[in-house]
Amino acid sequence: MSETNPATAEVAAPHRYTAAVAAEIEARWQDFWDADGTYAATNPKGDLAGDSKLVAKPKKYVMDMFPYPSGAGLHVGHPLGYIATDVFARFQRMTGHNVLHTLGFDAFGLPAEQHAVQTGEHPRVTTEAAINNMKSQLRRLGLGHDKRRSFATIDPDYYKWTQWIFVQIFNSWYDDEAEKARPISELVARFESGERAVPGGRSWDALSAAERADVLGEYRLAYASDAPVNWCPGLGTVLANEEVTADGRSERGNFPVFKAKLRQWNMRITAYADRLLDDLNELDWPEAIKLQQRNWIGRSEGARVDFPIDGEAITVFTTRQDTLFGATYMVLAPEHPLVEKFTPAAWPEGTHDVWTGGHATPAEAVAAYRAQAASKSDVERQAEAKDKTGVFTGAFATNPVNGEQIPVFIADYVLMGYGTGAIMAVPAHDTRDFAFARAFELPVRCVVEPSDDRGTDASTWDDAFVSYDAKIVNSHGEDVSLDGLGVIDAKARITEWLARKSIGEGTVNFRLRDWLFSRQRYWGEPFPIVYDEDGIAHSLPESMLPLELPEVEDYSPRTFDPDDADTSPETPLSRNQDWVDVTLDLGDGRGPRPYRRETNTMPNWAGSCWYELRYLDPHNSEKLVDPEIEQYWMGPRAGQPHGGVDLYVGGAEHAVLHLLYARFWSKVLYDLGHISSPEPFHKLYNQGMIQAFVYRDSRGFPVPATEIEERDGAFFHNGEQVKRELGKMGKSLKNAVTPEAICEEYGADTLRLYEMAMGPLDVSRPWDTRAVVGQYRLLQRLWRNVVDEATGEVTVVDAEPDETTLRALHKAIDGVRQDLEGLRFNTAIAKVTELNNHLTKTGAAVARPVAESLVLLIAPLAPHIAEELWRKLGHTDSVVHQDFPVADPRYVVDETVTCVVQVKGKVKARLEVSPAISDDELEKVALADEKVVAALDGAGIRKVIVRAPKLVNIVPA
Ligand code: ANZ
Repeated sequence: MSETNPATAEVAAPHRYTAAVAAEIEARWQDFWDADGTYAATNPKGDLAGDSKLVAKPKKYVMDMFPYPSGAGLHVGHPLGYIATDVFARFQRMTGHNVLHTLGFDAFGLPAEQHAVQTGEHPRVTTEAAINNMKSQLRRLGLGHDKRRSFATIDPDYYKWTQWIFVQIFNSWYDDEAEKARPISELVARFESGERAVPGGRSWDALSAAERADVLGEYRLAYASDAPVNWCPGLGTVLANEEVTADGRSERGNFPVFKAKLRQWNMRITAYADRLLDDLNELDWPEAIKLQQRNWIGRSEGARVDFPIDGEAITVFTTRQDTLFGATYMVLAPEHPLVEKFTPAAWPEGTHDVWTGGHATPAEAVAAYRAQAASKSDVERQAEAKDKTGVFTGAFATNPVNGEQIPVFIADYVLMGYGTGAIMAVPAHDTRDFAFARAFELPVRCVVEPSDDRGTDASTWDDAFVSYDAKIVNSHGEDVSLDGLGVIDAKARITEWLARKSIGEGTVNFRLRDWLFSRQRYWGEPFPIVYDEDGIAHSLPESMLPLELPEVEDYSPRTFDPDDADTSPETPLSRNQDWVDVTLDLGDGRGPRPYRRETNTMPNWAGSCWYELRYLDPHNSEKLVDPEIEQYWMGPRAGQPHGGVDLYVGGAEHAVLHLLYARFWSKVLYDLGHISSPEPFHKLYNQGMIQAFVYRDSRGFPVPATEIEERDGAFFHNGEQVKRELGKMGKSLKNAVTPEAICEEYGADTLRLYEMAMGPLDVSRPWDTRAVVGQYRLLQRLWRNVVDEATGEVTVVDAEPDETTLRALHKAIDGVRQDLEGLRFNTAIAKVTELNNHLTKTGAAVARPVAESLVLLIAPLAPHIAEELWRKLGHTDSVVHQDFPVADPRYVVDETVTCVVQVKGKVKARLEVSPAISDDELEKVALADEKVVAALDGAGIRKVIVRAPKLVNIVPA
């Protein structure tokens, strides 16, 4: 059917599906859905309980990673995932599920705070305006959210529970024996009764309140400690490593940055390292994300080994204890606390010049090197390619396996924060140690037999030989020998020997660090913590939550003389005396007392650590979540042993932090008995990105994408040729396309279809506004198959569809069902299009059952037009809760398929056969075919290869 000029077409076809019609239909149905509560998910009890028939259905919990409400609003790239989950959720509703799908806002964060610093406008004001703007943008897309369940993390009745969870974490410890968190009161009881020894050996009764608090601080899952941070007095704030330049200054403002120790809150996520690893196995997540989490947690099995020195010992962590005989020197991190202790006053007799770095004494050398190392980030220090630097400490330690005296160096490639901050260096078999040994002229000794032809004289090698699959050599001492063993056996033997001698033990080390949980900011959740006159931290009782943010005059942190390292941060909250200094009765029997509030705020991650639970029971003011409701939506079940959300969709950039923190909080809440699901998200899916073309002028500046003219494959802006590249979409690249613009031109259903049709959901794809019209035409043809464009009358007929149409219909139903279940929305749309085109091509009025099925098939993808056509077809109830069509298997298989018969590789015949034909049957039919008989011309048959139902290949004798 040819496309006519839209202007004249509207006169000839006043009832054509146009952008104006789409706008009217869409607004009307959106109002209807809101008024009707069409997307309300029913809880088994509580204020959102409703239709018990719904709760009897299987549940489906479909969730998006919620957005930060940016002032810039959404461009068409943002809703890709939201549309996808909406299509999936709608499909699930139509296949018998009670579906929970809603969307909230992750609304604390830096952009609003920075805006407040600059303008003095309260971040809540700008954030709420941004939320309202986003809500109306999202509403225009027809997303089927249960709006009763939406909230923002800045709502006090939400962050009350964020604070409450913090209190639970603060008041618990990790019991290694039971492998779970328990209330801290149980630990106190054990200390009191003597069932568990108090560290330090004193009795619990004998300790002061402050001493008890210190002991418990070593156990609490949320604890304050002095953590090394990048302190920038000139900005008045602590900076992340990424914000500090290579020469130790702030990226912003170029002020000096000092390493300072600051009292900071931490979360003991490391206690959960093993469980966070193990439980990944049962989750339905992309393997790439699981791998990133595994690497982040970084479990290494190895050993701790003591190297005696001056009657004490330096303990190293190694994963290659099998190479102990090849250790020819040691390295401590420059910050290692033992460095001063063993550094002698003068260089030992005959110390090599390259070892001293030209310094007169070891102390001088150490001090100079430390200063140099302090200005580098861990990432820079670990860079593989970089030249190895370091300096000798003047001390020697003893290799415990052979009694050799080996020199002790400090070097920045060893990090204080990993293992024990000290290593034994085995230059023959470790790349970094090899480079260091060559630079400092240290001996290199082969103890793992090379599998190549380099030989065992390591002094001639060009690089280290690194292998786990080889034999140990040159490794025998007085009472232990590893010679001839493989790596695994050698590790086991030496570990056993070390343990027997009490100089080492097998150990597991994790790369994962505890989570630094304080920020010196205004726009975050206040900590529910106060300090008494002894400086002891107390959590607030539940009755005092939420602890709301105070109003402040100034949102910026105080700044200081940029060079004054002896300052410390003064947070926006700390300047508010009335709020900070309070007299409270915490209900602990001590009566009203003066306290000082914690003035840091929680990091941005906190609010997203448990929001999946709040959606379940969003108005509960008594409990985090009602257990029965939590169990219904999240509880473990067949195939989901750890429970969790059935589908969680978001960007792959959240592979680690958000997902790891949320998993950690779930596990603590699970251990403490507040929820039944130890994992928050059973199935995770990462959508791709919508990219966009960026056009740059001759100076490299982006020019507005909407003003580009294309001529013969070249691109022009104001007559000047510009370059086109593929990049992100956004205001700064002048290529943002808003959903409103597309909705206005074509309608939301077209936008939804276009985004879903662009390609597989997990693949990134370039936006092309000119291609959107393709989906618009699909909807116009769909409309025309049901409605007369001239009269607006429904044209479908009450007749039986013909056989070909039935086949086309049921094949589409079968395919679309599978595609929607598998999140293959692009191929689902292709199948709907094919069916629709089939109906268009026949030219006849469409039979009612076919038209109705077609409308139901497209309903999850294009819900507004589906509602409208469903209504026009005479139904009075919404299409949203109709049953999705089920294919009749009789019409799904093709009646016949074409089988190609080859003789000597050449096609000789084509047979129409049943798709279910067996190999034997097909061979018989093929050999009986007269063209085949003619081709064989009486020759015997050597071989017949049959691939039923499509191919028979005959090889004559
Ligand atoms: C001796 C050795 C011999 C090592 C050998 C490796 C190969 P992963 O697997 O990442 O845990 N190491 C230990 N602590 C370190 C620190 N604080 N800074 C830098 N490097 C450190 O790595 C463990 C290995 O990294 C350890 O095993 C240690 O070097 C080094 F042929 O010990 B190995």
